[in-house]
Amino acid sequence: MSVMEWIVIIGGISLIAWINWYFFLARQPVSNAGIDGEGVQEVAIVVEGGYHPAVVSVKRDRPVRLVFDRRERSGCSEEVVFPDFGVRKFLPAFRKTSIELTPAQTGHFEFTCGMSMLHGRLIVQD
Ligand SMILES: [Cu+2]
Repeated sequence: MSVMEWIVIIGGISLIAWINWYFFLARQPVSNAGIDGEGVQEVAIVVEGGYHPAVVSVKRDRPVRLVFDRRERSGCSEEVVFPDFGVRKFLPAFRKTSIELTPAQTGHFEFTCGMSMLHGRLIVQD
């Protein structure tokens, strides 16, 4: 193979490695919920091209308040869905919208936009 072909192959492999790192590791900081005066676990999630943070860790059997702060008009993010909790909520642009739920089971629960393009995860622990 020519030097040029090697460069293309090595460049391609590096790019794939970087994409994997970026999407699966770097973009998934876990945020632990803070607890307010009433014992509600509250987390603020910025909605802008995705969910930030996308992974939220909470405790089981305690009320959770997720405050979605939507900072864009993109139609993609106008709804958020928690299929395991039967929740589907409209998020007005440039507003904060709270979703309250009390997880009764431990596990990982996905949440998505209405079209299932944006993804986040609620981790419920004991
Ligand atoms: Cu979408």
